[in-house]
Amino acid sequence: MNRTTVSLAVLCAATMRLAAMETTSLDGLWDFRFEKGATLEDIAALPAFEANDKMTVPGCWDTLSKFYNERGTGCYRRSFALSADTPNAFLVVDGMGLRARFWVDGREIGFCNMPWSRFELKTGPLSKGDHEIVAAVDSVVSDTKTKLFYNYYDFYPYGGFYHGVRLEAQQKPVELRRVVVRTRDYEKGLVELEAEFAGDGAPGDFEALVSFDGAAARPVAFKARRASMNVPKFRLWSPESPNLHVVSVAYDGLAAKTRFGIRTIGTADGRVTLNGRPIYLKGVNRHESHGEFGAATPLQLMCDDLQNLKGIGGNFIRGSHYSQCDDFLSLCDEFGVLVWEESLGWQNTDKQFKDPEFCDLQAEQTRLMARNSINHPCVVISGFLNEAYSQHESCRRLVDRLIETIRAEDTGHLVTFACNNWPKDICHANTDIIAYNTYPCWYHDEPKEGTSDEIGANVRSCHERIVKKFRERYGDRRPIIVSETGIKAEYGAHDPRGKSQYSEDFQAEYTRIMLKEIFDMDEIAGIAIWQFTDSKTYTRTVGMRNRTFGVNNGGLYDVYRRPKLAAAAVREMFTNKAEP
Ligand code: ADA
Repeated sequence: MNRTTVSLAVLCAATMRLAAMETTSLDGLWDFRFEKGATLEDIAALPAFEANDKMTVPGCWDTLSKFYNERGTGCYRRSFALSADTPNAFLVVDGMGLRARFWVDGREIGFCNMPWSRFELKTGPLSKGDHEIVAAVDSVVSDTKTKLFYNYYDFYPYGGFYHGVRLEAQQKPVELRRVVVRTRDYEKGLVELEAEFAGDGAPGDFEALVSFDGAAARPVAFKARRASMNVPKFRLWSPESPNLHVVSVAYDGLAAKTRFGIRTIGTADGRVTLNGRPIYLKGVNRHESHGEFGAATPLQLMCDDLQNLKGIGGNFIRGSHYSQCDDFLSLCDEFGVLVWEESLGWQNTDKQFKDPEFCDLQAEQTRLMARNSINHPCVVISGFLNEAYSQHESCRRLVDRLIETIRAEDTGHLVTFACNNWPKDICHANTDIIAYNTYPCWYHDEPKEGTSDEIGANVRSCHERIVKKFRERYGDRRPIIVSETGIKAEYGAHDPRGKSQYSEDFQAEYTRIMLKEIFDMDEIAGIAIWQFTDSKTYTRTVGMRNRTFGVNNGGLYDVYRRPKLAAAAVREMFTNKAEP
């Protein structure tokens, strides 16, 4: 991508609030105490705990030497100052693990048990001056307390704050807080603005001053808090030309500014379409997981990942298997990377689908994800429940509920979930795309040995069997994409003669073979390789399973983003893939 700099100032202000809300970043150093093995319920001293350490926000304590891999509860405290009285402030947390309680000035303001989600809590009235915030973050995995995360999941649940924490204080009882921008006609640059207010009693009909891209503002009538407008000199957003616009809406002395992109994602004739034209999704699965930073990936490393993705000819990332942070989505907007975002789930079971609390948490985290991502043009697919046991009626009820939850937010996203249960799947009836995970010649019963041609034939027959099954089952022409496939290799393990399993050489050879066979299948409309980079998973403090050094080494790169031979193989195949 021919971009010399990424405007970080613009990134950090992706949805910037002018004047109206006093925004205070709470990132930085907090007083800290780690209670090893303790859950939230075990610590009676909260919020008056005695700190004996320091910890950064963002930051995962279990990536630091002192608390490496430790599970327990991290107790955090810091002060902050407000420049004026406020009727209410929002504490906005962009991802944490796994459950957390929060207090302001000793008064509890709320609790969250949705790890990786971006959520907010209301503080109620606060006076001008200094205040104290306490947070207790519990990373103990529990079948009864962490119902969105179980210790059999094949990824590591970091403890701490994964991304930013900030306070947004209202200056008035009712405030214009956010403007949601929906593309209504990409050929005409027609968008619909929806004004969202903080506080009760906001007007439905009002006149506001609207300005696009810094041009002169003009009065616009909002009806039921919505107004449709043509963006002057509009330019569409796409991977090749990730054009972005900014809209500023001023009302009653308050203003909200939103960066957005004009694009429409759809399906036609078994293909995914972007702005009316078929596009082949060439991508990877990406965990928010780095060898040094865990889930608290700094912006520059997110930038590194996207430059690497563009460098191998990719245009698509599946954010496996949880909500993505705002900074990462802003970067994807800037770089022109299409994103499949999904809420947290992994091989969930009939028993879990029959648990109302599990289902309610699934619906709430999915709703939050859809609402948080709506102004990011990069997000084109919203998903959930990775590899759910989708033969169960209980699963179908939850899948249909989550589909409706996303569609109710009118995001314009395509909706799907990654299925590895195609022989018995009953849950893909109402999705927009049929997506499946499969690992021929690795996990399944095809022979793993053989010549390149024999492996290619086995890979091909596996995908043809699955596609045939879905077409027979659902009998329609929705796009079908491979949401996970690939094999594993240990970084630095070279075996150019034998090309044995787990060698970089075999992974590179297999990757070429699998991409060739998949690209040759006209029925398949896209692919997300498993996976972009190696990612931390099982440990002695979560649960030991078959992962060398506790790492899922299916990456094209290792946990430090050092490329394996397969990265070059993907670059060769992706860059030579003809567009549909
Ligand atoms: C599954 C799962 C991934 C990962 C992968 C693997 O498809 O969805 O999260 O566990 O298998 O590496 O085995």
